[in-house]
Order: sequence, then structure tokens, then C-alpha cells
Amino acid sequence: MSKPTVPMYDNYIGGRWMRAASGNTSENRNPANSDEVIGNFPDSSADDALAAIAAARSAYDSWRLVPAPKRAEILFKVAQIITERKEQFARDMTREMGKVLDETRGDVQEAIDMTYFLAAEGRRMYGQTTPSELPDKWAMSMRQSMGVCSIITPWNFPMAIPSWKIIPALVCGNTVVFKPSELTPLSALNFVRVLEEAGVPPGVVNMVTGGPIIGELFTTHRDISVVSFTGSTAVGRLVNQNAAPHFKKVHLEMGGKNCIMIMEDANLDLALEGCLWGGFGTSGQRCTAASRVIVHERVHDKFVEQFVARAKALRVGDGLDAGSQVGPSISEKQLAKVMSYVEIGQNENARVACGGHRLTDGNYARGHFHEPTIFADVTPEMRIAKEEIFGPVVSVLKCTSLDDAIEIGNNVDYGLSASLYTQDINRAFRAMREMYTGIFYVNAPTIGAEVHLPFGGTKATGNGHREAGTAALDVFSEWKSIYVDFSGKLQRAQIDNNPVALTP
Ligand code: UN1
Repeated sequence: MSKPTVPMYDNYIGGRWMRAASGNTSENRNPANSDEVIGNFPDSSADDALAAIAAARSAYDSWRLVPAPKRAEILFKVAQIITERKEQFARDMTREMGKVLDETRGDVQEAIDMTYFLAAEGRRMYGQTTPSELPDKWAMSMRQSMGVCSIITPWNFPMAIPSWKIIPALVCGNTVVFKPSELTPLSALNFVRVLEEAGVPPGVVNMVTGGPIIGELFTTHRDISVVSFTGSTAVGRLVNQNAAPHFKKVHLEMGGKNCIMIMEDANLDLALEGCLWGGFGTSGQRCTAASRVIVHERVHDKFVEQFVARAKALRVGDGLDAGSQVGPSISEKQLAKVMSYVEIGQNENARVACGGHRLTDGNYARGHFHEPTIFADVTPEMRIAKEEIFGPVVSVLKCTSLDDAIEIGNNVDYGLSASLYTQDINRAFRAMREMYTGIFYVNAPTIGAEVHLPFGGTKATGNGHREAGTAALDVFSEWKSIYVDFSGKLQRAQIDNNPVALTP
């Protein structure tokens, strides 16, 4: 039987699909079966990145003047087309990223939801009108576009996260250069093809696949005004440093070490479901993953016993198989990181309550599979309780009270998401106030944010910006305050309307 030919994919620059100038390509392989090559993608160099920036720069002049409701009409069409192709896009995504089909359908759905939500801002994007302190004077504010935005995205949400950034950038009137993760270029390309088909004009969105050289130019070039990055804290720091000399606006969305806190009065079955989904969903490869579970001592042992039994029963496998609940790690490198943390945990004297090994038998042999792993007897100072692992590894810690749980929960470098299981409304509201995170859940796990509220975190998770919701507009636009004086004379604010007080 002859081998199927491997498709060749292109960059998208100035409205044209083209090879990398050097002709170099790199392979995209299925993490569930590394024998399967999904496609060859451009391994681009500086020339390609510069061409993309130039195309975006020149398209900006006209795109910014297209009325926002008209820009939005194109974006509504984007959402419609993705909806029609949801199943195909989800399958492509499972093949290149590994997460199970239900989850890739969710990823595509998140792109649809975000696109509809933010396209609708084309008819809102409200500013303020406010009385002036002076007579016959008008005062208002409006958002203005900023220029070329660099969009640098990770592999764990290969279509959703690009949509979170590209759609608000476009609705605000900016143009885009887009560097998707080298590990998931097909989902990025599917998204960009839809943008093209829906009528986004040439040069308004440009996609270049490749490695760090692209990222470097996209964060340093003088024609870039905004950088929006999701990825590791280490790379985020570099992005920030690269962008600083030109005072680019930088939006960073980085790591997490999220916790689920379980009180002694919690519905334990519900909490268990939440921990399984939050900890092992997406094989733990979410910024929002519940990689710490902090359990009240009164229910701790019972919880651990049941959590372990349920984790052992999870079916690990190829995400395209209907029975699979947990897919592979994205790459051999990521799997090696997971395995190294399992070793670190053991050396720190945490107890492997289940899992702890790579899976290698039979169908697992060609993929990057790892057993769902639970560490018990974890204490807050251990590295497995503090560092982001981004794999199917959950650390269980014991607490003596809600205050103790909050203390442990907050005592990490990150601040993305946290959750509390309790039946006590007073405790729920206390934790809601006390957890210093960007997202908080009551009686639900740490994952599963919806598109219409701000998404992001505190401390080393971010740099104060938020994506999603209308907060996304703040990343991709700048305020302009406007005063119109129709009095026909010079009026001096703060002075003419505050005459010197007469002394008695
Ligand atoms: C991420 O892990 O980077 O809240 C994004 C969630 C998803 C998005 C996760 N809606 O888990």
C-alpha cells in the first residue's frame, strides 16, 4: 500500500498563500501517534515575518476607516462559517493537539462564541459622553484603533485562543500578524482560511508559522503597536522585555497553579467530579487546570480514596476514539516535563497515590501518553505544589479550615483561577473576596470560563490586562477624549469657572 501523501501548507501574507521564502518546512505530527504526519508547514525566517508586518502595516490605512459595524459583518460571517465546519475543525484539532473530540468541539465552539460576542461590539464599543464643566462645551470619549497587533498563541487551545485575540483586534480596526504555536498550525490555518473566505481584506490578517525568530520580530519591530501573548511565564517575560524599548502595549497571559478547595461540608461527589474534570481534562494542559486540591482534614482521607479510584478508572487514549477521556501530552518534550515532575514529587517525599508512569504498551507506544497521577501528602512548600506542570498530575494538600485553605491557595506565584466547594454561603463569599485570582468558582472546578466575562489572572499569570468580555477591547484600542467648544470664545478649564473667592 502506498503511503498517503503529506499535505503541504502555506503562510498567509498580504492576502496570498505562499511558501516560506527559504522553502524550509517542518512537520506537524499527531501526538497520539507520532508516525502520522498531519502536514508540512512553513518553517519561516525573518524575511517572511517582515513581509507579514509590511502587509499588515499597509492594510491598516484602509481597514481602520471601515466603519466598525461593517467590520463586524465580516466577523459574524466568520462565526457562521466556523459553525458549519465545527466537526471537521474539531477532528483536525484532535489529530494535531491530542485532546479528546468533545473538548476540541468545545474549543471550536469557544471560537464561535467569542467571534459572535466580540463582533457584536462593532455596534457598541461604547464611549462616554459627559457634561463639560464649562458652558457650551461638549465632552466625550471614544476608542481608537492602534495599528498592527502581534498575536502569539499556544497549542492548548489552538482555535479558541487565536479567536480571543484576533477578533477583538479586528473589530477595533487593527491589522494582525499571527504566529501560532508550531505544534498546532493546522487549526490556526483553518481559522485564517475562514477569515479570508468571510471577506477579511488582504493584508488585514497575516499568518506566519515558524520558531522563535518570528516571535522575536513580532515583539521588537517598530511597526508593531500591540503584542498579545499567551504561553509560558518564561517566554512572556522575554516578550515583555523585547517590547519594552518601543513602549508597545503588551498583553500577557501566562502560567497558573490553580486550586480547588474542598470544605468538610461540601457535596463530595460533586467535588470529585470537579477535580477529575479540572485536573485531568485536556490532560491537565490548561492554564486553568486544577493542579492542586486542598481538602479539609475531616474529609481528606475519604476524598483521596475516592479520587484515586475514579482517576484510575479514567480511559486514556487517542482523542478520536469515542471511549477516550484523557488524551496524550502534546509532545515528547512536554511528556518529559511531566515525568520529571513525577520524579521531583517523589524526591520531595510526596506519595504517588495513583499513576506515575508513562504508558507504553500497544496503542500507547507511538504516542505521548501518561497515566493520570495523583500525589497525596503534598505540603505547600514542595515544588509540585508551587510550579506549573501542565500535565495529568494533581497534588492533594490537607487544610484545617477555610482560612488555612485560602492561605495555602494564595501562596503561589500565580493567580489565574481558584474554586471552593462548600454548602455554606458565608464561606463562599469570604473565599470569593479573599482569593487573589482573576477567576473564582463556587461548586465548580477551576476550568470552564465563558467568553463574555474577562479572562486572565493576577501576579505571574498576567500583566494586568484581561482578554475576553468587553475587557478585550481595552487591550486592542486606546481611549481618545474629545472636547468640542461651541461657545465661540476661549474658555479655560479649572480657571474661568472657579473665580477667586472674595474675602469677606
Ligand atoms: C487556557 O487554558 O489557556 O476556562 C484557556 C477554561 C477555558 C479556557 C482555557 N475556557 O478552561
